[in-house]
Amino acid sequence: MVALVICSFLSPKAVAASQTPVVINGQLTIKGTQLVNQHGKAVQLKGISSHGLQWYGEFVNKSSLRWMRDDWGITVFRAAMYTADGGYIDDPSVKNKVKEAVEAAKELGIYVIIDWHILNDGNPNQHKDKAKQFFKEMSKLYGNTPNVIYEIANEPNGNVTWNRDIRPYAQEITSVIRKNDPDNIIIVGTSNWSQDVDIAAEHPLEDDNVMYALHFYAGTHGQSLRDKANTALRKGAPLFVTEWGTSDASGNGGVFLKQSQEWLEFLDHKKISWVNWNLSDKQESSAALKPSTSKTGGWSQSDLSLTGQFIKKSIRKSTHSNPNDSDLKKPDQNKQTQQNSSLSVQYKAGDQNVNGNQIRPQFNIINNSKKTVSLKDITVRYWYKAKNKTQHLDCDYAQIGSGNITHKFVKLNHSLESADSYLEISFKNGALEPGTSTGEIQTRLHNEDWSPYTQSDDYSFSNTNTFKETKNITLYENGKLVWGIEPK
Ligand code: IDC
Repeated sequence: MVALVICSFLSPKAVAASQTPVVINGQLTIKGTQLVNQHGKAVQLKGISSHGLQWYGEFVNKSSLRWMRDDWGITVFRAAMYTADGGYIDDPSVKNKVKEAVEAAKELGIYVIIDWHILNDGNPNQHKDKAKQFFKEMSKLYGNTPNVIYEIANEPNGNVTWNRDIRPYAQEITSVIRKNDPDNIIIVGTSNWSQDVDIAAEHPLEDDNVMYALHFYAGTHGQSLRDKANTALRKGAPLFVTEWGTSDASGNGGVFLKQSQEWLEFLDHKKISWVNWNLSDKQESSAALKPSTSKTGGWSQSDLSLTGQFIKKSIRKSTHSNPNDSDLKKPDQNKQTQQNSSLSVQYKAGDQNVNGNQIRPQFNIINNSKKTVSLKDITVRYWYKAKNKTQHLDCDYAQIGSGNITHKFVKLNHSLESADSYLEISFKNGALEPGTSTGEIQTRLHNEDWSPYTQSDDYSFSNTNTFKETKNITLYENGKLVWGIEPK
């Protein structure tokens, strides 16, 4: 009994089998330039890559992946199988690690990228026949598994061009994969270490479910590479950042967290999926773990390098699938475990002015369940301090129609440190089909006398300018709390 208690204390709460990223999102496809889930809804996967499996394969196992799913909120893992440098070409048995990663991902319900990691062997055609054999085998094994994503050439480099070398290679490999796997996503590396996405975009592949790899290292690459990404997107090329580092391009200068943050905001804005380099305890700044840490998860904050701490925080902030996640000011773990999170609330602050005379919460309510939810049955509460002043609300915009929104202000019987009132939003009619959301609901509150608020420690406020799930805004179905945590 004692052991049990200790265990549950140390382990993050497991993602329920019915709520894994793959159960929620299922088969991925491309719509325009966007990766979408089985319901056609945009998805942005976030996770981490192994280091070279021939060197740091021991960190890749079900237990470490489970830990990162539950504690970090990863939705995708990349198994980086180097071809050269002691990798697959020298030692084909390293493929067993890839299989182990895929099997673990299947059991855990996360996505997994099978990465043919060319690097010093910069021309993908150098080992084309081996690549064909390998992807034939992988697609035969996993063609029916929605978890799998194929990355067929990590970083073409040297004297290779898209049209002459990479595209023909990708056509051949894609046709091998498609014989066994009609629909899983295939990601193709681009020239110049997967930076020339704009060039690939000019002459894309014909397959509907192909994406192009964009790689960056925050200490080396900045706005000019983002410009290339924008050009590629404008030309219609779907992008996936299958590798990026907080360091410079060597894997070991920095860390550059400010520049990393700038990149992540760009990727969030464009809803581009990303995978960070790397999961290892190597003494290099891009490694997420400090030297000599456990190989099977269970990592405390002090086991994580600056990179690891940053990556964990960045993933947790936005993961939809992990009920543990959110930037809670006053978490109450007990209540959290009671909830079924098939409905959830995303929030963003309409402006970043914490001391202004208006509060501008914006909401998006998501139905991740399998049933249609009637909006009449739903209410949302935004908890804050009104300080006994009469409150007014305007709904500036709602995708479902601002005329559909009603509201009331409720003063709490006992004021709390972070809230003395809540704004309650409800709806006149309409329904949320499975896998859909209300879209933006933009509201604006002000005091009757237009005096300023002090929002910084309001329970539901957070200074976030992109939509993120938050448990500090509560949601009720027929009066029953189904999402979030009330303040205490
Ligand atoms: C780096 C590793 C480093 C290793 C080196 C050579 O971090 O420990 O010694 O490879 O194998 C990439 C590659 C990725 C590199 C990384 C950092 O895809 O394999 O890892 N990087 O240099 N492209 C740009 C940077």
